[in-house]
Amino acid sequence: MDLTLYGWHEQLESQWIEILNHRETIEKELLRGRILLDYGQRFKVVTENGEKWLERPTQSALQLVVGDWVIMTADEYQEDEAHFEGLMDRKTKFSRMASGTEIKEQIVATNVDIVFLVQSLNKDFNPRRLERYLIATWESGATPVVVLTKSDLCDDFLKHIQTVHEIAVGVDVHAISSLTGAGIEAIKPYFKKGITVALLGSSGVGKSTLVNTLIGSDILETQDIREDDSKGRHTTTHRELVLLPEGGMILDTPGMRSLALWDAEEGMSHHFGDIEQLIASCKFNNCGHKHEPGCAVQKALKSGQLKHEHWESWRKLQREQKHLEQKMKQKERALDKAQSHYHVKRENKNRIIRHESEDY
Ligand SMILES: Nc1nc2c(ncn2[C@@H]2O[C@H](COP(=O)(O)OP(=O)(O)O)[C@@H](O)[C@H]2O)c(=O)[nH]1
Ligand SMILES: [Mg+2]
Ligand SMILES: [Zn+2]
Repeated sequence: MDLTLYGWHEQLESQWIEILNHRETIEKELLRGRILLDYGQRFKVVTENGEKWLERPTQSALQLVVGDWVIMTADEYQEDEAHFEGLMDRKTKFSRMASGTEIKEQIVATNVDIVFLVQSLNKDFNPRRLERYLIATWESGATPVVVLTKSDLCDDFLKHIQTVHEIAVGVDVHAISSLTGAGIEAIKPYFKKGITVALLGSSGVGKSTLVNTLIGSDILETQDIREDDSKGRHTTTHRELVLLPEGGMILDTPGMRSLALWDAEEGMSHHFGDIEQLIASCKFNNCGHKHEPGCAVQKALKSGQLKHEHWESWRKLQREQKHLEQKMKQKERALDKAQSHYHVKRENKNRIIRHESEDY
């Protein structure tokens, strides 16, 4: 299998050579590959020698996900099995806050170049949700593209496109229909050899249908494990990276209705750069942006240069980020306390990062 089709690139090549040069033993052959499918306990990985099965590693701090490039050793007895040795550097990483009560990161996909933020034009369209996805995408390092589906079910989609342009300044926006084929040609140029496009959005917006449309056959229906939900609708149950016949890869994901942001400082700055600039030019450093004299924010709101929704959205998300920061600090303190109590050496954040990228 030619791995460059799957996005193998120069930095990975130099890292790989580095690994080969510094390994302690040459007894076992090392394999490199990209995770295509997550089956829970096992992953399907593409390598130069075909597809292999990989057991999910047991180290709890390591979250392997579809899109990751991994180093493995071949199983001595079973040709199609491989064992985890290490994780290669991630070019991009899309995260969100894991659902549940515990404050923790959930990695959704890695090494994605372009994220299609998918909403359907008939009933799913939600500008505020779109904004969260945008921020998370900027934070991930990938480029967002807004894809509005089911244009055949919406008479006034130009209005929605206009709304998106106002929120996502400078971001490409497309309205498509997998049913009529409208707009499909316009999104094909994003798919190029070695480029990974991920589809993110709520369940039922037409992500899997779009993959099938792009491939020209119902590949996901035959390869995918599908289950009926209560509405009798077929939904994707796991993430899958599919190679397109004309080049490029597409990552289909199960639906995410809500997106709670994980630490997204850079993504926030990218999306709210205009507001950060205004704040920097307020007369007082500690300006509350309410009634203070010389407040650049209030001035911009009055003149209409700054939209109220944009400002409100910044305030809300900023509060959330602050809240998350506090919770993380609390968690860290609690961890410190528990660990000093049991005299356990604290495994700090650096240790985990080192583990993810260098422990082959
Ligand atoms: N009218 C219309 N229906 C669509 C379109 N794309 C998908 N659908 C339908 O929407 C439903 C959900 O599609 P699916 O691809 O499973 O959504 P996913 O959960 O995002 O993967 C299915 O019944 C599709 O037939 C479209 O462009 N127009
Ligand atoms: Mg699906
Ligand atoms: Zn101010």
